[in-house]
Amino acid sequence: MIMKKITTSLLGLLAAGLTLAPAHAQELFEQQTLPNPDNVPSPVFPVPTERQMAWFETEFYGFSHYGPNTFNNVEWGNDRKPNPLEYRPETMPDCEQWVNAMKAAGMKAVIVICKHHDGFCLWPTESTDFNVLNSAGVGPQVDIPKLVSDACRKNGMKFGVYLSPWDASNAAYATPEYVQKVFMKQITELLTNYGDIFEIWFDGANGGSGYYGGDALTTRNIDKKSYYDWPNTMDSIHSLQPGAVVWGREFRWCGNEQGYSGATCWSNFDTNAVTSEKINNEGYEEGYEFIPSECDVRTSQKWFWHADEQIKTPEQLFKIYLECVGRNATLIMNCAPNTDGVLSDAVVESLEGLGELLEKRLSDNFALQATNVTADNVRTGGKYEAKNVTDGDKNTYWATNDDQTTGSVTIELPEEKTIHYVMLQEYIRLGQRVRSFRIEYSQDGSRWMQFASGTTIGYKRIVARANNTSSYGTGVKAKYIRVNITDSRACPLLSNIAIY
Ligand code: FUL
Repeated sequence: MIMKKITTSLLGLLAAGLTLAPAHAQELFEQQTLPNPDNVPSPVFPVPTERQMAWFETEFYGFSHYGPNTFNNVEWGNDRKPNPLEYRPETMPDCEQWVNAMKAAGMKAVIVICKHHDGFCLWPTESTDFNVLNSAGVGPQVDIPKLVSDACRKNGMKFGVYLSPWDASNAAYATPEYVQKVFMKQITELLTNYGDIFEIWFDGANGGSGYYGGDALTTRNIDKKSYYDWPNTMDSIHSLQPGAVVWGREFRWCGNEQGYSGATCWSNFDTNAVTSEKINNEGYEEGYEFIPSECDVRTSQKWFWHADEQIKTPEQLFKIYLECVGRNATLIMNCAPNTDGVLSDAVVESLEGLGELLEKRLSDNFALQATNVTADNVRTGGKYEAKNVTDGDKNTYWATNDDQTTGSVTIELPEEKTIHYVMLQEYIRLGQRVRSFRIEYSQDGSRWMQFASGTTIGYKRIVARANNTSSYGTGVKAKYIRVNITDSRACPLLSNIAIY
């Protein structure tokens, strides 16, 4: 009875509301619909920011762990009384050699360690005495971020900084004073004095223990989420460096240090949810934030230089490239300078070898010579033709109509080629969409064989024959390549297909 009364009065109110609504309400609503003469697809959220796009396009960059640990044969240096004299370069580090070797590998930027967990600052800072000015040898003259940023600019590379939030030697660490007076000061100095920064790396490691000005190995735990006041810290960073993406906030750690991203890899993520190695590696489709993945990996077994290091071969590094850059993640590859302030010959040779493999295997794109590119569905609006995937322009794309979440593009080459890899890119400015795809090849355009199949694409996916990233193999002979999008969150948008 009561229920009926409520329902009746609700209906009454609704009717009254409808009567009271202005007669032109419908008209107003229609006027507010934006015109879309080109039939541009609606975004599928989340979508990247401009600085995330610029970061994604950097793709592959170097990391260089150098500092007191280099001279002390350790990795963290949190177990000793802080002593700046333990940093003792005898000759000026040759940072241009680092940058050139990384460039030869195909890297487009360098991120340099400015302060690792031990708390030693590799630049003359006002934030602590534990810095180069009080070091030994030529140390007081060595401003690492300056040397590396100068070398980067000279050689057309972007530059970024690593600053460990965890500071094992600062007496104020774990109190608000450390964040406000030390950490923020260090961020400000690094983002003010060394030109444009494309990325700032904040390590998630927090051993909790350290010397802390007298209390060796005392554990001081902090709540990493609230302690660093990330929302305000992010604002400060972006006001100093609008182009700098922030570690853990605008891109995520891929969940391992072995150099692979998930074969399924969404840029969609949720920084507030509980994460796991698998979620970091794969992201997840329903995540409401655009936080793509970065894979950090070493050319040796450790982050800092050690006399007994073994350097990975160019083939091993190439496989890592395929499983990171080729799986919708960026790749940051560590190359550790030694006590002479240079990358060893072994590192330089492996980096050159990698650069040669990338040049030989992934630079001659046969699709740019395509004689015909067709699709089974082309979005109306006149701008979304299939040939956009081979025009070499990242801003044009093939799209289907809104009622299609599948579709195929066929590329015909002028002649038969031996094919090892197919590279796919989604137009991710409008969101990552594709859930699954299948690639086929043919010699005559009528008999088709499977090249490989996969799940996500994202910013970039490099697909090896049968997904075999371990061996270059003999390839397949094909005059035609067909890319079938077999499932997508909304109409698929492909900006680029390359054939190698
Ligand atoms: C880790 C650190 O603990 C390592 O020393 C290194 O800096 C690596 C990049 O991140 O979490």
